[in-house]
Amino acid sequence: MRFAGDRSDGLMVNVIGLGYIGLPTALMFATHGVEVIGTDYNAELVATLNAGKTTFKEDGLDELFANAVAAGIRFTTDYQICETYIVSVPTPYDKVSKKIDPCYVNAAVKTVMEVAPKGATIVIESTVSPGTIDRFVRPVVEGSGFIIGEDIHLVHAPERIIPGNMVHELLSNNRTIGADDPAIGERVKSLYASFCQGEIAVTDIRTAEMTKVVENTFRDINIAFANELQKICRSDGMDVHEIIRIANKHPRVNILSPGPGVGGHCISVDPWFLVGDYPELARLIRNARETNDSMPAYVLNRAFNIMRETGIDSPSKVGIYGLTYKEDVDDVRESPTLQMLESMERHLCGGVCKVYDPWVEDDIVPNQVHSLEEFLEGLEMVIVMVGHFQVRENPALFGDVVLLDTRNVCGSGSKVFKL
Ligand code: SAJ
Repeated sequence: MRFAGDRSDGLMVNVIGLGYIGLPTALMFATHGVEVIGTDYNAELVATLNAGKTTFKEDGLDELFANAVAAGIRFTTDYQICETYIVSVPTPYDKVSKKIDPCYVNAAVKTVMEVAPKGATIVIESTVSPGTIDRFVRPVVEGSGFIIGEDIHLVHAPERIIPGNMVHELLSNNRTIGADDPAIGERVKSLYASFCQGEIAVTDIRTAEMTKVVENTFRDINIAFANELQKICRSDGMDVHEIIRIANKHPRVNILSPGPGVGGHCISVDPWFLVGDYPELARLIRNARETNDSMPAYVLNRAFNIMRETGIDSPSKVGIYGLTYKEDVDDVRESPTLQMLESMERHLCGGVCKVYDPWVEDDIVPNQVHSLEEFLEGLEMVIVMVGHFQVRENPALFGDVVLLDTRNVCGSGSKVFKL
């Protein structure tokens, strides 16, 4: 359905891609006086939104959604004729070359070009590797017969919000806007300033691309450092959490927490873009990725050792708590638990352990159960892969079983083993 022409002043934003970033961004614009139409090629997702339901769980999202609907936001599978497009589609990487796979961004921009009027601005919000807009997006626009800078303006405004606190961060985070033309950058800055109370830096496109990837890479390296410390401390009987806690009292030290691995569609993906494009230079970055990717197998190995130590003789007596990539979200993409289950398949013990996550309602892995009671029945050991609020508020949640606490959320005791 095309809604263009509904408005007389033509000030409308078409948000392309209504996933984890596109949807809250569209809702935020709509609740701050901008006319928004959200477009997604997934008809089922659009139907769900049009039926008044959100498509994932996030603090404050339902209320924001209701307010945006009241403000007139609309959802459709069609691209609109308007002056500003915001593209927020996934950017996976090729698992072999480690380079970005721009297929979704390319396809979205190509379809935008079929409807965009002259003078329109295309804002890419998706995280992309430095040079992606030059290498892939510009040729798509030019191939459609448009002159960039005259007929079409290109902008990169990478998102920065953290799942679990998206609504608050959309309002308060600082942002980056990269544009060819500073005047267009300023115009897009005013658009985002309709809701964003943070500082908005205007720069060029390549700097904006690189800055975003650098932010996530910095966090990945910090976590890898924590995970490496974890392994060193385990090998020599030291308490990594106590060491990090004290080290972080230093005014210039801020080490993140070790854990069962790094998941999600951002931190576990974006650093690979740099490795793919600069294989000879991005050595530390590759190392950090490999360290973090090694953690699910490390957890499994630790679990086998604890089973031996405590006399637990069968994986069927062991349960896995947590399927999401981190606490208090329902997103399972690249989750350490899924990676560990793959590793278990290779050790021929896949599908044996019960799996439970209070945030995941759909059945996505074998032997998944949907209540804590069913989960705990017959278990002698639980591997805590995610520190959901349910455990943080009640570290005794699992009763008298042996615990492998990969997130340091279960307190201490003779049956609590840390990673
Ligand atoms: N993790 C640890 N130890 C920690 C912190 C995180 O093991 O101390 C793990 C988490 O459990 C999870 C993974 O790392 O598996 C990533 O989680 P996260 O909370 O660090 O980050 P994301 O992926 O949810 O969101 C990140 C954020 N980037 C930064 O903080 C630099 C967010 O601001 C970005 O908008 C988002 O990536 C994105 O979309 O790029």
